[in-house]
Amino acid sequence: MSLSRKLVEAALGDVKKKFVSVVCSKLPYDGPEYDLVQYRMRNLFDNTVLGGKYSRASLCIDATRALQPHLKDETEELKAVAQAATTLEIIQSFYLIADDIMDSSETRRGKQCWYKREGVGMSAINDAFIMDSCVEDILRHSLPGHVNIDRLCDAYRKSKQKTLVGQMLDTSSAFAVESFTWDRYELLVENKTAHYSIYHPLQMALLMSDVLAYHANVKRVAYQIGFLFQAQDDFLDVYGDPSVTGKIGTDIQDGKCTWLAVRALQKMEKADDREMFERFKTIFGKANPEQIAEVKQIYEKLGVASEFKKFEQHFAGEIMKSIDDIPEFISPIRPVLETFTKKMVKR
Ligand code: GPP
Ligand code: MG
Ligand code: MG
Ligand code: MG
Repeated sequence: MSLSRKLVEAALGDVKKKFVSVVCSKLPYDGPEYDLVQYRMRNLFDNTVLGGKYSRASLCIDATRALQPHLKDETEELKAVAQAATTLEIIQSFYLIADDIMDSSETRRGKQCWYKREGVGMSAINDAFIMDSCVEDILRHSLPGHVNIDRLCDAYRKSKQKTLVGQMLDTSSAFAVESFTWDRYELLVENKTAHYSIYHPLQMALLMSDVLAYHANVKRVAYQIGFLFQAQDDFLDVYGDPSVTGKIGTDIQDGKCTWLAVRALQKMEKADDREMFERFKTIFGKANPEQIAEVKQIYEKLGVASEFKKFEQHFAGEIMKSIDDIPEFISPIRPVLETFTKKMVKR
């Protein structure tokens, strides 16, 4: 297991305690509600934060250690960094709980989605808000008196705002097949995925390392990596094995603007195939299994899956080139991003 993953797993214990104590601090210690809420919050944390890949928190820790090589294992300073980085996993749970409701998903990480569990239902919406509301407390608790603590909190607020706009584009793009262009896709992916998944963890690493200068190159690379990440997620939604991805795809019936849909539409337009386009427009975004199968047949006919594999290889190469453009004085993050990208391509 990588060192960053070990650090995240160790930090999760402390972060969970802090999370539960922030929520329970609103209740009288000797009242009956205290135990009830404490139980519920531990359960929420165990079932929605634990068990993921922790790729965001690990990326943040790896980048921080690259920028501050003096941070040795088992020091309090590194533990603090790991705890702060672990807020990224709480943020991820906050988004996934809400996203699964909006996407009408069934499973997540191989289990029923949180909102689908008995006794949870729509109270999952409140659980998601609770997770969000604790992030700043955990950050401030993990890094007391850090020179950039206010900047770290502000970075989260801005990242969240951007992600929410991205999610709005994602949900309101649904069904409007005519609006599916590469420009729309790029914009929605930058907002809904790339910023919070890749840029924000790096931004946290830079702030925790007191690197304040703005780096357009870092953002550019982060958005490229995020683009590949979401494009893969879109591919796996249709072609992935649910026993590996832990989730059953919903993009076709949800009518989502995905890499596969945009590429398919682009190919239809190039071939000037009006008939196929009209049929696609009619069947895309319908929950009927026959129509879902027909969309998959159209993808098959157009060869979008093999096109994706070609794109993935090519774009990973482009990312590697952009990584070389990261300025010299923060060059230690280059190998971190290279390793992250290589691992992603293998997934
Ligand atoms: C991934 O979309 C994007 C998110 C999880 C961000 C959600 C943001 C909110 C503000 C709720 P997705 O639906 O493709 O992810 P998945 O395939 O994992 O369901
Ligand atoms: Mg989803
Ligand atoms: Mg979604
Ligand atoms: Mg998806």
